[in-house]
Amino acid sequence: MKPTITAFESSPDRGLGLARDTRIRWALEEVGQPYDVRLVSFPALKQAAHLALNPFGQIPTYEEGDLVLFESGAIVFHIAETHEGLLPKDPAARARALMWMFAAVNTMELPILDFAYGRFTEGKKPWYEERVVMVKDRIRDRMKQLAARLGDAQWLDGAFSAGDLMMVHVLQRLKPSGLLDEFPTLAAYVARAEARPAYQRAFAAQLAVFKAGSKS
Ligand code: GTB
Repeated sequence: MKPTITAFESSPDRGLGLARDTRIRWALEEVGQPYDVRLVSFPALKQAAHLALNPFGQIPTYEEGDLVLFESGAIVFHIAETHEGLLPKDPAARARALMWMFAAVNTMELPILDFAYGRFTEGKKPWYEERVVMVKDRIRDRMKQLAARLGDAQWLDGAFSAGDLMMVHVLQRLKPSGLLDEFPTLAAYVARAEARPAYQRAFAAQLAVFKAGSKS
């Protein structure tokens, strides 16, 4: 059954692909599953129809028949579990791919979001500049550790998996700040993932939404 996902009608990232619908589009492209997209405005996110899909009033959501999911990690995991191509068959390797998915959203994404949202929520506080230095250093610590583990491997654990997909999308959030480029190993890892045809299609699809919205 063809799933429907939700995405911003007008993404605040201006088509950079940083909103979390891009993860879902990318996973669907990797496994060759066609999908529909329902665009949602910011006010509509907080209205009953959308809250019935996601109680937190956010995108992305995923509908497939009677199944309704929110949380990008859970959605990518569902896609990976129900299609070939994003999770290894070997149970131990599969468990490790899942571990990397959690590492992406729990260990890496937390300080990255602290940094990304801090400018908007705390940017005018007198202590902001001092705090952001510490937040950036926490991110650098994690990047150093991740780069050391990746070494000169192409992907985190053997073949490209849902773990890499989630990790790369989390790391992309650091591109505008220049933090990603401080770690050439990780910048190359992200570039390698972005060169995948499935990523290119997902990126183009979300960019098309932004371009269409900015014309109207
Ligand atoms: N944990 C949830 C998940 O992984 O699905 C988090 C979902 C989430 O944060 N959704 C955001 C949302 O709907 C959009 S992606 N926000 C609206 C709201 O909370 O009212 C986050 C995002 C937003 C903007 C940028 N950007 O401009 O660069 C990047 C990412």
